[in-house]
Amino acid sequence: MSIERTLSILKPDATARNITGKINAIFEENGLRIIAQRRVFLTRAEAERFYIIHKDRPFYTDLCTFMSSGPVVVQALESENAIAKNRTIMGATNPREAAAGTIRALFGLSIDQNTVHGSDSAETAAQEIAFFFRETEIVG
Ligand code: IDP
Ligand code: MG
Repeated sequence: MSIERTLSILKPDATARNITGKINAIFEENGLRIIAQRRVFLTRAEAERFYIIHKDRPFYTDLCTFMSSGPVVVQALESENAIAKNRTIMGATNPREAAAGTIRALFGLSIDQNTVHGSDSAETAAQEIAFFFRETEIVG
C-alpha cells in the first residue's frame, strides 16, 4: 500500500439535494483527505471528453446529458490506498446492488443518478485528476 490520489465527483443529483457536505463527511470519517475541490457546471463537451472511455456504451449519451444537467463538485482525495478505498466507500455502480452503508446505497437514486464518481485505477486517477486540476491547485 502507498499514499495515493484519486478523482471524485459529486454528481448533479448530489448538488441538487444539497448533500455534498454529508458525502464529504463520509470521506473524511474514512480517512480520505480532500486535497483539491471545485464546484463546476460541466458543458456537454466536457462531460463527453471526461467519459470518452465509455463512448461506445449504450448509456454514454444519457450519462453525458446527466453529468452536464447541473453543478458537480470535482475533488482530489488522498490517503493510503485511496483508489480502492474510495471505490469501497462508494459502493457498486447500481445503488440497488451497493453494500449497506456505502454512499451509493445511502444516497444513490438509480444507476444513472448514483451520486458519486471515483477513479478505478492508478492510471485513470492520474488522468482524471489532471483533467480538472493543475498541480498548484492540489494542496496535500
Ligand atoms: P462506475 O461509476 O461505478 O465506475 P462505470 O461502469 O465506469 O461505473 O460507468 C460510469 C457511469 O455510467 C456510472 O457511474 C453510471 O452513472 C453510468 N452507467 C454505467 N452503467 C450503466 C448502465 O448500465 N445504465 C445506465 N447508466 C450506467
Ligand atoms: Mg468508472
